[in-house]
Amino acid sequence: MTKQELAVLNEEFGMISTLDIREVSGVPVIFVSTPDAHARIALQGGQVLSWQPAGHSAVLWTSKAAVYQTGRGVRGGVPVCWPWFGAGDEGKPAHGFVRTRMWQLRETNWLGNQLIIRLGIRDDEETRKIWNHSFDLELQVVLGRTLVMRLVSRNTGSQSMTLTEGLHTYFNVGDIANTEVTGLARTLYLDKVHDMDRHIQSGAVSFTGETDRVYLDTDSICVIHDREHDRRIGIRKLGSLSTVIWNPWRDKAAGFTDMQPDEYKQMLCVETCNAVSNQVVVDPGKQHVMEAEILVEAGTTRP
Ligand code: TA6
Repeated sequence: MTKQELAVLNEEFGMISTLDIREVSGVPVIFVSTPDAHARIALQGGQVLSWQPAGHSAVLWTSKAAVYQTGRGVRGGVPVCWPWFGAGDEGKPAHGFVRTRMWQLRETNWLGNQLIIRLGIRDDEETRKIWNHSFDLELQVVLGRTLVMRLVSRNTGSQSMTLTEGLHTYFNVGDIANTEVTGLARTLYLDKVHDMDRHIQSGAVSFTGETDRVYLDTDSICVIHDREHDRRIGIRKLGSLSTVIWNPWRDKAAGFTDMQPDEYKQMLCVETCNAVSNQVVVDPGKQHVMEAEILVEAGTTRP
């Protein structure tokens, strides 16, 4: 992005002492500071990178070894996985193609004491070669005492589109071994670490090794009990029937060039998705909305 283009963006969308757009290693990033929270959002991938509500430590995690590079997603924050979640067909990128593409900034505005930021991406000749549909995908970020992310999939074509999707949220926890997730008890999950074996969750989810699970047919609120930080992080969702829980643990994390060896101890993904059998069909002219709201409370209670 040229300095001129950046200046035009700030002219149109900047908000004095609240919001400006800067380049980080060539990637335009929105920096937000309100009385309720600080946040950063990359235009590339429409990726929320950080959110820190007043009075709390950072809620989202980004790797200290994260790479800010055109065409490469940042390890952390909230990558948008669309129009598929997980491995793509032969030669297609994992988690879809929108997380490495440039999105357009559409709106920055106050709605009462909440700051609304809208970003969007539409199909083009390149995307239609990968996935032959006309679409408008929009992320609406609402920053207040909570973080709301609303992913709106609009079918602007003449054929129904079938998609899976995810807000692949990386959370900052004090120690993964002293962290649990409640809200998924008695829920069916596919264990990606063990050949997609099917299991029913018993009680809270705890972590003693690589964990990669797709919980299906669930619209439950999940709570991360982050005992080291003495806090609870709630994830409320709408329009989502799958929740993915992921921590790579030591060996898999060691294979990531954009993650330091021991960082897996401070991160946990609780992802708001429609995955595997929870796919979504959007008919021509229609839209589908998937929303996640993140909130933080001090103090942890045993689940
Ligand atoms: O959501 C969990 C997962 O699908 C894992 O299997 C792992 O692949 C992770 O996403 C990260 O994927 P990425 O392509 O961002 O390295």
